[in-house]
Amino acid sequence: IADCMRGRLNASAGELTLGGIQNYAEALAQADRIIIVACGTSWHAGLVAEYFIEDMCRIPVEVEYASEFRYRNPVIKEGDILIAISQSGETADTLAAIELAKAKGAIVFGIVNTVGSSIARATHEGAYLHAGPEIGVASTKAFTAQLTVLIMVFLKLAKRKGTIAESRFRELLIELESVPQKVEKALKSDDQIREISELFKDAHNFLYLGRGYNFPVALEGALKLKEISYIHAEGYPAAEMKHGPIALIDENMPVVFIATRDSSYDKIVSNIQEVKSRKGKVIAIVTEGDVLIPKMADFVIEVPATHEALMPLVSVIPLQLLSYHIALMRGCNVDQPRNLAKSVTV
Ligand code: F1P
Repeated sequence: IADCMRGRLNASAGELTLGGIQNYAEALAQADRIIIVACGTSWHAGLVAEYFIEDMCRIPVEVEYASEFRYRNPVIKEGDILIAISQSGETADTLAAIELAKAKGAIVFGIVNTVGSSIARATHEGAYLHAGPEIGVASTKAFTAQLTVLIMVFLKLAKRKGTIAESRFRELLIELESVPQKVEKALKSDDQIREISELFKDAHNFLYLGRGYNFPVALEGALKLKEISYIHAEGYPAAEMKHGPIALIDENMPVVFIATRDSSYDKIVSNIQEVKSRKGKVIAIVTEGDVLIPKMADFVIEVPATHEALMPLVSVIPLQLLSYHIALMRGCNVDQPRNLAKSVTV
């Protein structure tokens, strides 16, 4: 995160620079909608971006799997803004979605890690992550870096459009600058998460639930577990639980709640109660100092407090560690999971 921010963010001076995207700042400010395309983990970063852009910039956003977008017949107008997110910069579906959008006159930005990659070359402009190479196949730090860059881009846009107050802009910038230390702190739960992993390593299914900004984090937590430990896991908006997944809950179902203190806190507390009353095993990611949820959940993992719009940067860390430890305990190769390729080029 610190590398992503270097040279781009100076919170005390209220400065934020965006590299090449700056050249299209006016087009972005005038956009009446934004389309985001990506695959896998990058798609989850896109979902967080949707919440952030609509919240801060009041521009409607659509987030699509590139693998669907490229094959259906989407409505794309001349001058539409399409943002492609990719760690590798080589994902074939994302590249095809970019070509489709360009052919219809869209302006295409790339949020890409790999300098000089096919996606970076195919887009009109973009911002590199500068996150360094991902060693493992499953994206982890790329997710964090994608969110950081997207937040910086759209915070700047919100200021330009006047959709957030100067004081809120400053508050978010200063908070953003403190996120690297908060991530460091979240990583300190490693030993505790290893102990929890020991108890759940033989589970056959996991459910991940979150609301608001933490909903895409629930999806990402479930994907990480599937990818590297081969345990079936589903991510859901916690409010959707009653529309189906609640039927799955019994004493054998671990349910991971991303339940940090935010505007939907009271609602997620009720969701935890619903799971506990059905004997589900609750592992809750909570904000440091929370006193209510520890009385209800079977296990709690604390993360430092931050603004709810920035929380995915912090709340995803314990979920990545949980997947990592469970995978190691099951004898899985966390860097080279079976059937997965780093760059999905077909
Ligand atoms: C997308 C992705 C990753 C996933 C795995 C396969 O790649 O689905 O999110 O972890 O590596 O590819 P990318 O377009 O972000 O490189």
